[in-house]
Amino acid sequence: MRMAGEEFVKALADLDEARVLELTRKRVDAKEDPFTILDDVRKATDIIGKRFEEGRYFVSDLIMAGEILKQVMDLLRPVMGKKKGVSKGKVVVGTVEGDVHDIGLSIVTALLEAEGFEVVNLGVDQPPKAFVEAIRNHKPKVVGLSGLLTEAIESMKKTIEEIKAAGLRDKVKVIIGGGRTSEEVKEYTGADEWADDAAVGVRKIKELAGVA
Ligand code: B12
Repeated sequence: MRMAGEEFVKALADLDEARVLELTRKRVDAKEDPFTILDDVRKATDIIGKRFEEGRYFVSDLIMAGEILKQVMDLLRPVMGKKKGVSKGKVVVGTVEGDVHDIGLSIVTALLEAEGFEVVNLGVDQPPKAFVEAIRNHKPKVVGLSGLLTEAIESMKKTIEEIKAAGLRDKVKVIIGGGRTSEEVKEYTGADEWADDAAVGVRKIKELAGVA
């Protein structure tokens, strides 16, 4: 089974679309844990990011990676399941202003729905006021701000400041997520929690929502 994993990481890092999709289908059919596949997605995107930083990959390659990742997610989402029964509560998520990365957020959304949360996903490049309005309209227990760019940190800070200015900060817990988040960034932005991994993020959201 690990062989399939290594081959998958290599094919995704090399942007070999046909092979990646073939291997994903095989792994899904073999009932492999989607989290293991997600771990491999992470390994491959780290390699893609490194190649981009080294000038071996270009923006066109990042776009290609995005296209492939979306299709991988379309294959994984149905096997992540959905819990029936009582809702665990509402969560509003979105990618902050200036950032259009949304593949990680779609994973988080799917996992939260699988856990029984009602998720309102605002989409990408969302200004602070979009989060403020969504909190007013949907009254979520938790708000999740996603961002992968270094610049996203400022947008997260601004968003949390506007939530505070609107008098809503004590009504919701805020978690920030994405590759640039850390304990330090959490403190800087004024968030309650952070996660650079979907599984950890979902666990923390359950704790914040009081349903862990
Ligand atoms: C695919 C990709 C793109 C695609 C995105 C397509 C899409 N629809 O999302 C496109 C082509 C649009 C793109 C554009 C750009 N990108 Co880009 N991109 C990537 C790449 C290769 C993969 C990202 C990805 O989808 N990963 C897979 C998912 C599953 O992982 P994830 O996003 O990290 O999400 C996980 C966790 O972070 C967490 N999580 C994420 N959000 C949240 C939210 C919550 C609430 C929680 C709890 C958890 C959580 O859970 C997820 C699952 O485990 C990364 C490389 C990398 N190492 O991240 C670069 C990367 C993020 N991009 C980068 C750059 C520089 C850019 C561009 C500026 C390039 C350019 N010159 O135009 C533009 C910026 C556009 C913009 N304004 O946002 C840099 C950012 C560097 C930085 N420090 O700022 C990276 C790191 C590459 C690099 N190493 O240089 N990119």
